[in-house]
Amino acid sequence: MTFLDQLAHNCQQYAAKTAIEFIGETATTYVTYEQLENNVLRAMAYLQAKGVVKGDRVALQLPKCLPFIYLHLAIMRLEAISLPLNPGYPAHELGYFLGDAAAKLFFADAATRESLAEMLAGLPDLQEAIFLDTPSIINYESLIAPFDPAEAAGIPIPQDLNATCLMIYTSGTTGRPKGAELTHGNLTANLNALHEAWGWRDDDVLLHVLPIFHVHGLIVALHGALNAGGTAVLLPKFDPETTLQTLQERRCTVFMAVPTIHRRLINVPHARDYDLSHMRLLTSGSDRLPDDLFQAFQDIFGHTLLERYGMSETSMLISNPLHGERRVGSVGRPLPGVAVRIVDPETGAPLPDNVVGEVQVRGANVCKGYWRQPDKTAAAFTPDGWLRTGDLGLREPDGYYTLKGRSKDLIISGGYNIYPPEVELVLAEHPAVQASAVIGCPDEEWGERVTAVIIPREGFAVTADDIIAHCKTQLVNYKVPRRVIFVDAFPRNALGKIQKAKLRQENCS
Ligand code: MCA
Repeated sequence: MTFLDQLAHNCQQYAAKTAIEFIGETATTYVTYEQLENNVLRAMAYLQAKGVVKGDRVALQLPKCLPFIYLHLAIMRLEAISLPLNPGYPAHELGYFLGDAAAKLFFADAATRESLAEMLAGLPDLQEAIFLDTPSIINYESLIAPFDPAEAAGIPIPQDLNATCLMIYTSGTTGRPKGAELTHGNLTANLNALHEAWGWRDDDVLLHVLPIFHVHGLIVALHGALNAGGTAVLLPKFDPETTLQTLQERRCTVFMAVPTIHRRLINVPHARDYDLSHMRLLTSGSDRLPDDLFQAFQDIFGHTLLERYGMSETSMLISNPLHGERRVGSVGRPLPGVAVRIVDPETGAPLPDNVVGEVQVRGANVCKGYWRQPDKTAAAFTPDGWLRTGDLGLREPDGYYTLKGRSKDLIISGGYNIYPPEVELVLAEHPAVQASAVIGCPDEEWGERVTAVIIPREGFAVTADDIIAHCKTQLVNYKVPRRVIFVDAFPRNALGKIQKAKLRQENCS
């Protein structure tokens, strides 16, 4: 049974039960499983009338809202490909994603209509851009009102496990971002593994505070709850006090977040006074969970965070156990059906326990490759079919894995990945920048903070604010350098390559 089969089954079995509780600014909307199914079918009929067919890419650059969820599920049920995008992408970045994916339809917030008009007009494959008045979503209701769920009720649920249903763009150390193609088989395998490992139940109530355009918020959290027949309580934006209050009032059982969010929760005044005794599972991922935070969280809330490890290309790979030791600093053991090995990054030879090497992974959860990028797909996999994660780690003799940094040049801030070359390319466009190197400086709240080290061009007067303002026009907010440092030269090795480790030592204090 695929994820979409399971969901359709849940919509019958739990028809009257709340699937999604969306806590909007002015009102809370309750969507039962039966209503969810009807809304998805209605959206399918609407998309079909727009000409969406198998394999089409449909991009969703919407804030966290119910139409996003209906459209996303409808796209996948039509055998098309859902392409969720961060609503913060400016036209510059967005144009690349839509062009590369050759998206047929694009849904966005009406507030962006003018700023995107010129870029959208230059996309040859885009058939239509549809703007929704979020958060009121009134025009979405009127768009889909003429369509009858019955029109789509006969459409079979996709059964081709190898067909792509979801594309998530990830960046890399070289070149432009690439679309990781996740299939029905990938989603199903990962949800089954997590269902078993984390003991998802139909009486689970998940509090969902994450963005829904990434694997963490979309697949692991939202799909996870719906797959189990549970209830997902959605907050459109994370706020620490509202989160604790909602966990308490709604007697939530499951919560998933990134370390930055957990850190903000422990810092809420009187955090210990909230009653979270009904909770059974609180997970942490997308970035390393610092030891002090693991301990403080336990002290304050009486719950031991379950740290797990995943990536967009694979969904979840390794997890600490539901029952048993949740080892501080470790991401736990491979999930059911996921094979993990540690190899020498240079030779590819498997390494013994306790020796640091590259983490490689294989399993039904691993994406089939990158959209229209056969060379990058080939480079990402070993000849015998293991995905090179670019993360370094070791295996302990009892099977627990510990991550030990990255072989790739990557910054993680608040759970978002930032590839320095992307920021460096934007900096290079500024006339006053002769050369730049972007690094991540350690930061208690964010994990790392994006820092730009710049050699200014002679004769140009430039300030940090100028550089930041320039980046804001080209990059989504979390990639914008928080700090800009001007230097005369970079430390370089004998081959002339910038020594980023040394640059961090010199500039991160
Ligand atoms: C917001 N800002 C950030 C970040 N988030 N800057 C750097 N890094 C960030 N992560 C900017 C804001 O735009 C704002 O900029 C300023 O920082 C302060 O914003 P604030 O209101 O404090 O931030 P926020 O809106 O509360 O967001 C913080 C957050 C958010 C809730 C921690 O970043 C978040 O939801 N992170 C989760 C990311 C996630 O889901 N990652 C999963 C991908 P300005 O002052 O200029 O306006 S990884 C994944 O999916 C894999 C598979 C996995 O394993 O999970």
